Amino acid sequence: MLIKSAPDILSSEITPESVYRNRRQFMADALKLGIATGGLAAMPGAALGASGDGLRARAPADMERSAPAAWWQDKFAGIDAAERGGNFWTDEDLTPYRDVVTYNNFYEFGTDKSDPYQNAQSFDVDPWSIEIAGEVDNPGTYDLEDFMKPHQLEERIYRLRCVERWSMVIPWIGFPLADLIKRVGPTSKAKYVAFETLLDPDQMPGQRGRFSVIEWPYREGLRMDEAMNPLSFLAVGLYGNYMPPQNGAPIRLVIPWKYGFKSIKSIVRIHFTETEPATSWNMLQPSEYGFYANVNPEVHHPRWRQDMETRLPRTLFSSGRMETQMFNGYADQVAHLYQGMDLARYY
Ligand SMILES: Nc1nc2c(c(=O)[nH]1)N[C@H]1C(S)=C(S)[C@@H](COP(=O)(O)O)O[C@H]1N2
Ligand SMILES: [Mo]
Repeated sequence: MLIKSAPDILSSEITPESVYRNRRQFMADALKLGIATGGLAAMPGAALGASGDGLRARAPADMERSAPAAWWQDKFAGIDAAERGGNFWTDEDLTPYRDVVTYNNFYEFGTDKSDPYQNAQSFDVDPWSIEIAGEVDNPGTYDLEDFMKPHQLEERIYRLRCVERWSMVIPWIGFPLADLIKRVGPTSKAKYVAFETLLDPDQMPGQRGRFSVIEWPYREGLRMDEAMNPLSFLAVGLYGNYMPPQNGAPIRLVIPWKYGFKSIKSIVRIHFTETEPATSWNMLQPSEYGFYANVNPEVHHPRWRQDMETRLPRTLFSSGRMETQMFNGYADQVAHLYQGMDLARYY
């Protein structure tokens, strides 16, 4: 297990998000002026300090540790740089990069918020393959490159609301889950999609503990219509760069209208089922964590009221406290999925 000292990014003045912001502004200006650019192509390099401004030396270790494979860089070169409005975008302040990558839940690497950052840096995700199984026309095991090949990457800015009452605003890179599902062709029997995280106690210290609360591997699932909703996203990066290990490298789910625990990290298996699949937190404590886990300010967790949240980071000047919105503010896009359902019962 690799133990790292406190992140030196905390003292950095040139943060990845300031580079990101400047770059976005540049992209916006370039688009207005009609200047052809390579999309966000140059951004990973810029974020890594390739411009020689000294940023590389100050960049967080997780962004420096390994250059992505060439095909991966090509993928990122194709990111759709168009400004997006509405559904897939929010104007709220982004959570600073350092908070996004140092304050995490990823129990495979420990239960403290700083554990994933501390313990996941040497997490080896190359090679990586994903199994597609169950009620599907094209089952099989795909290596990550083939898995991603047909998909155009795009950027989305989503709110992420944890059941523990903290929230963030994160710019993700990825592609719609619906596109993958259409490609693998579920049969008419497929009513749910289930996901599993890597099981690898050698790499994941949290899976070695005898007193671990979760029965590994971590599992999650969605009803098919939820999975097909345009908001459901498979993310392979954030802040314009590839996914840091502590955030679920190389590929994870992001379901912005549900509590964060539905957004399963480091996925190795996707299977299509006729019946509702077992999910990790629900297996652990069904009275606290339901299968649906929709963000709902009116339905409280036994230990956490859910009508308020803290938008991170807290600062000397702001408590970050704010009201939680129904479906985390995505009701227009998803409320119809739950028409007629008693959400206090199906929490
Ligand atoms: N495999 C796995 N996925 C996981 C978790 C986990 O412990 N293991 N934690 C979940 C929880 S509770 C939250 S809030 C989000 C946090 O994502 P982030 O660390 O990228 O903010 O990841 C979710 N996905
Ligand atoms: Mo969470």
